[in-house]
Amino acid sequence: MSARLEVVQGDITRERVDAIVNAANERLARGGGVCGAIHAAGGPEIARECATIGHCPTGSAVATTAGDLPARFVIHAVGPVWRGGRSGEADLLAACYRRALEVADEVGARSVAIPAISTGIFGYPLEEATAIAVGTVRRAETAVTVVRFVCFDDATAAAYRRALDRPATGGRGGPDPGPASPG
Ligand code: AR6
Repeated sequence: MSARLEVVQGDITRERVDAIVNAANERLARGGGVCGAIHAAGGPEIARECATIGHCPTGSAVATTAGDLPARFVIHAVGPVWRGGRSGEADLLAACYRRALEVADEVGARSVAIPAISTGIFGYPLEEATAIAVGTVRRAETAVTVVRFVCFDDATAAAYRRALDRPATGGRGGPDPGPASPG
């Protein structure tokens, strides 16, 4: 089954969903951006669990408590740093969305809120990133019923709406699922 997709503008830390996704880094360290906001609002329990887990490779995701947040879980998903587009960024970003939904399934989350991973401090171009996010989530086989793309600013919300307006198959929408081809 595939999830219903929504776009909203606002602060992801306020979302009343089963799980919110964090745009994390490989060390699972408290950073800036949405990650800083999640740690600030959720309290120290999140950082404690992150420290116990210790590491998450780019393109993957891990779950922790959501601490004081209304959500039950934070899924820390590590998107790629943008290095110009020829370093496997598209495959890694798609993998990170796929893995975030797999982790949601593992913890039994049915509603999930996701920020625009990699498009802030990590510098991923917005139009490409939102196309990959929507294309990957649309194709995911998951028990999650609602995926809400939570956008901090107008430009991000507009990019998601354009991505959602494009047809579900063919054309843009990110790389095909499955193993990445070498080179
Ligand atoms: N709610 C929703 N979206 C937000 C919020 C919020 N409260 N705050 C920011 N955004 P970024 P990245 C948007 O930089 O590019 C951290 O230091 C923001 O406007 O948070 O994946 C991590 O620890 C942008 O659209 O994440 C990593 O080291 C989007 O969230 C690194 O930054 C993602 O921007 C990850 O960088």
